[in-house]
Amino acid sequence: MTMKIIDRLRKQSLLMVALLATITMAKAQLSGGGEANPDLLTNMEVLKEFRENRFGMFIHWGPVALRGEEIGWSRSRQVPEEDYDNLYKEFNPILFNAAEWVQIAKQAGMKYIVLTTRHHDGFSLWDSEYSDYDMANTPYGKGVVKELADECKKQGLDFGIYYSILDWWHPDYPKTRTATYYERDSPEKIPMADRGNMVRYVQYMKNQLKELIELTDPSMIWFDGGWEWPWTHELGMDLYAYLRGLKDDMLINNRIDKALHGVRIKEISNPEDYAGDYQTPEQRIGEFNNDIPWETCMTIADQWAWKPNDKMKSKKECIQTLLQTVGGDGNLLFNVGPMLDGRIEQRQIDRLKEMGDWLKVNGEAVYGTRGGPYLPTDHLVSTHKDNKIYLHLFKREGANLSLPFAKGTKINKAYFLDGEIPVQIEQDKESVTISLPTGLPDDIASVLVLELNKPANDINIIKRVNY
Ligand code: JFZ
Repeated sequence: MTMKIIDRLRKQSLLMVALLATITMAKAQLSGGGEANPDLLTNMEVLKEFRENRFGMFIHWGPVALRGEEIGWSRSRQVPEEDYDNLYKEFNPILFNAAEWVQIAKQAGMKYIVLTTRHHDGFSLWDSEYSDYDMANTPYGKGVVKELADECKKQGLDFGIYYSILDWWHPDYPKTRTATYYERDSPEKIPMADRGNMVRYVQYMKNQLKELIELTDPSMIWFDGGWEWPWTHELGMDLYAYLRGLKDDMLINNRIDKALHGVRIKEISNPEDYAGDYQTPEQRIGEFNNDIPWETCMTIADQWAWKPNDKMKSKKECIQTLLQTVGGDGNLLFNVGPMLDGRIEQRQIDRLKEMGDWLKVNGEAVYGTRGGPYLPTDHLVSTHKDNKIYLHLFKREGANLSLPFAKGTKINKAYFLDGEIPVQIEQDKESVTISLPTGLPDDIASVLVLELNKPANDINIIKRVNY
């Protein structure tokens, strides 16, 4: 075969690789701005860091902590409207300490924090120029949002702002939910006087969001509450473009648009038409998806806001929920509700530290990894990075663990991450059998590392889950 032909073949294969790369890049280049902003794509640098972070703290907090009821939803239900809307006059969290909150997140192994700056009850947790229903008008007399954002920067965590699109308190937002009405889901059911003024309300949101971006320089904005009729697909895409115009290196979640709350990602036929950079399954672990970025949000207890003696998840449930999520190639945003005095409950701090202790030993198998190649099951999840596959074993199903394995890929070494304890393996053409010790090193999750003779992400996701 003449040098000329070899040379041509080499050029062709390089071309193929380049072509493949651009296709995958294009495929991974997420819509971001939706069908109204086809050229406004997700900022992939910020997305890369977001995905590498994998684990964050969600904080739901406000004057409602004085009643221990649910933030937003308890208004004009468990807490009469009049009472709820005046709680801020008693709200004085003198023990609020931003450095402590960030330290608690760090020792839990969390890499970012998202705070409810304004929830469905319309109260602003900072000193807002555009609202008097804010922290400046509480006995505490000052905001807490900038304080927390600055502390995150100081301690190396990313900061995100949660902002509710709906506002059941604001005079310009249609009265969709009152003591007598429950989510009046269409305008004609609302007397003209209660229909608010959405044009003015949207401007109010834009003013506050510009204020928050300048105040906190956030890595992400976590919208919510776009499911009611006053909010539209068009308004969602317009707001996305406005915000990326203010700050480009930022992510915005899917709930800025008529995000299909509670709808499973695969049920959305054309996600690229909707504005948003990542999906947000709620109170459940999202399905495996290594194409569309996603982040599960979940409470460490039952309620989002603080509730005395609320039922807290066990150490095992907390750690395995995190691993099931990263094994599905998603992020976990784990929620705490601080108390009315500004402190986070000690039992929640202790539980989070237990997660951090596990991550101190096994963090290599979580941070910067991607989910797969094995789909999550109730006793095994997998992640991978560089030339390593990490098998997270929740329980020992027998003396040997047999797994289908990619042809032509050799496992050079196998060992438990904790203490690098070697394990016996037998590999044949299409499978590997791993001899498991009688007792796994960790009864919640033991990480077994398979070191390969090539990058792990060359291995296709193994659909079959009967292992
Ligand atoms: C929303 C908020 O209502 C809740 O207070 C909390 O902030 C959470 C993170 O997000 O909760 C939802 C959102 C959507 C649905 C249910 C609860 N939904 O579509 O079924």
